[in-house]
Amino acid sequence: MTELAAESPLLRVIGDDATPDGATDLTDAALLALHRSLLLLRTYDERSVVYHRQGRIGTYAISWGHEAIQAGAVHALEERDWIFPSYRESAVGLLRGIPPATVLSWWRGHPSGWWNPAQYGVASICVPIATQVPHAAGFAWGCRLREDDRVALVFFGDGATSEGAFHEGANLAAVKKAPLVLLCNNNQWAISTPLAEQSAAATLADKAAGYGMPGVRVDGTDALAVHDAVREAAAQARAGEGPTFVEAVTYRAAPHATADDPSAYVDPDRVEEARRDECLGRLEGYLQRRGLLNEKLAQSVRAEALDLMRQGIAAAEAEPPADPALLFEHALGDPPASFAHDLAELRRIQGG
Ligand SMILES: Cc1ncc(C[n+]2csc(CCOP(=O)(O)OP(=O)(O)O)c2C)c(N)n1
Ligand SMILES: [Mg+2]
Repeated sequence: MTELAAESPLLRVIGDDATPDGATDLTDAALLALHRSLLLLRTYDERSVVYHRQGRIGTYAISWGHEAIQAGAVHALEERDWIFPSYRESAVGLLRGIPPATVLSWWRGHPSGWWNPAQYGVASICVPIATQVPHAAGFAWGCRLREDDRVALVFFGDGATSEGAFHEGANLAAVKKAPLVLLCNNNQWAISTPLAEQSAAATLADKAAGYGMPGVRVDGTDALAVHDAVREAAAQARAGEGPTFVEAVTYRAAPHATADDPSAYVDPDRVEEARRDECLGRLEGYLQRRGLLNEKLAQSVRAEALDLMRQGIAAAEAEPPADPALLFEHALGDPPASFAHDLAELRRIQGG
């Protein structure tokens, strides 16, 4: 019988005032590489908010505090495995070598903001909620049919679990024993909709039982715990045992996006608590206790990340403006006459 996740405790490795640190089998080098990735994602996020305020990128979905989920998961996969992000994981491709300029161009709505998923094993960012789940399930099923031992990992939020696309993807993956890791970032908000209005289930991971797959719950601010949970889920998937639902529990400590004002609906004390317990500080505390990280090293990793972002925004801004014809060229095989008029109008605006 599948054990309900509500009956099992949240997985944790990094300790706090009340609990000692748990064990990890990651080498010192692997721990420092994980820290570098968290810091890169944090720097990307903080700079992106600034670039938005300066009018250099469009509306931006903030990922502050979610870096442990993103980096912990990517580090637990093999290079050949594929990642399916939502807008919340826009930067995850940086950990696979996608240049910051490409992702910043995506937020600028520029065609140079797209990449070939096959080059990086990172699918296109999905904005329609949960649509990436069936994409990932299909990809994973395809791998199984071709006896290719790659695994797919799909990121999605708590709100996404209410969508039909989530149900269809999760169900198909379980029935077909597709090698898929379903990684839910339960940040307890879907814009202004709280978790209690999203689902009446005791935990989101309990939904896994209904699909006949294991569900595990992990502390989403603990990069090592996320890493371990995803590595285990990926190993099972690769061994032909099918998908796992991993619920990473956290709390959204920032606005949904730059266009959102959460002061209208969020308890500021709860946000303050989440900001105090955020994931980068927790990992840095752990590494310091192990004698692996000091302020000088952290500073140099941060400076390197800042430099990458500076170069990234400069390269994104150096791109020539996109040709508006791109909007029309591949839209319809038999374009209506109005397209020519609309294109001429766009060219007139761009020229002026
Ligand atoms: C199909 C669809 N419906 C509605 C929206 C509008 N929308 C954008 S973000 C969002 C909340 C999603 O919440 P969650 O899945 O918890 O992800 P989070 O934003 O917290 O990462 C909604 C409803 C959308 N993008 N797509
Ligand atoms: Mg959410």
